[in-house]
Amino acid sequence: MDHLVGVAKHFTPQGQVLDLREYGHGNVNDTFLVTVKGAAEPHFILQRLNLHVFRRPELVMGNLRIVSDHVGRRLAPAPLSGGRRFELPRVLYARDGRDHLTDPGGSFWRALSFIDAAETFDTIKDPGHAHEVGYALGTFHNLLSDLAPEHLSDTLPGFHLTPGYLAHYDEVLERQGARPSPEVNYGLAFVDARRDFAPILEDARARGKLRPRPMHGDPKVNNVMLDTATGQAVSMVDLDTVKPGLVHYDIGDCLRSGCNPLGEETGDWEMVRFEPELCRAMLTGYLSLARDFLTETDYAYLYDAIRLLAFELGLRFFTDYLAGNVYFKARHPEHNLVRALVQFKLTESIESQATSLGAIIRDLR
Ligand code: GN1
Ligand code: MG
Repeated sequence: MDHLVGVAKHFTPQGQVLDLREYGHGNVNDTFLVTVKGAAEPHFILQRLNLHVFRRPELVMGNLRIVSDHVGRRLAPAPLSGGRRFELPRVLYARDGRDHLTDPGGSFWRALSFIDAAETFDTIKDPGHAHEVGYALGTFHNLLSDLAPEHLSDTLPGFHLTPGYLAHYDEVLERQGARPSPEVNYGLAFVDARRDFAPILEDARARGKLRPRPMHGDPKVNNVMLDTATGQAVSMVDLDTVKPGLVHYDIGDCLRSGCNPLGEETGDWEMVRFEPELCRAMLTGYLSLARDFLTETDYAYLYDAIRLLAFELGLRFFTDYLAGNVYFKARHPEHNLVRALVQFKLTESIESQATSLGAIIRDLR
């Protein structure tokens, strides 16, 4: 703890650290909320980046700066309609003027502004909440729709490339095998039955049907902050995965996260389902801003994106379970297996509603 307070002090030129506590439920980085006395802003976020995942942290910081500068420039002359506030976390500088601190143990620390009077939830409460989450992602994409993706670095090569995750899964199976159990057998058969589906978005990109744009990379429900008084979306946080990609990854990820009322951490995996009314609400919020830049072909791949991102996250969790929990933090040895089963059940539920989800998308476009 003393060490953490020491690190936090580097990012507080004035003021005294009053409190420091773990914050959020990130699966990759370590996040803390710091309270300071005598500074202009009473709270800030302190994070230790996971260097096994983010191997070039300086590029992550670079993308963060480009995106927040761009959004700042867009919002200054033209705030959102209806007088809504919307902001992204800002990078805070250390006493030596740098945007991070490397401690003697080699950990990479950085600080971000805290979005005040706002909160996040791990699951969607109701269709109004779903609408706001979609609205936040639409706002984010809209504000970046005039930023050429080439300005952003590829901080995570292979991120969201489903064929690559499948190849990695095959390697892990080949190397380590899988200890059979009914759940593991279900997972193995589940993945096998969807091999041909895995490259759907990457094939479309290779054929020029979908084009890269700036993407958030991780727009799950608890990365959208809502104003505590009005419930309106006021920020998208967790910008480490921002890089050039397909907006379809974001749309699919946002929907797989938001339309699963039990949430991705439920132990009740057999009960998981994809809720179409939440999907309608979320897409309505999203499209109110995204209609401006989505093309005909973009719409044609929306259903596949929803199905693929649920499958892909299941595949990533399942692979990590088989590999011995080396990527996602796990609270117990079966944690990543259960997380995988949740996403597989969600994928099945999406597949069983293919026709009606297609109709919702057609309705809204
Ligand atoms: C990871 O660390 P966190 O919770 O922000 C992961 C995402 C997954 C998510 C699932 C860099 O995000 O891709 O969708 O877990 N981030 C990375 O909860 O792999
Ligand atoms: Mg994240």
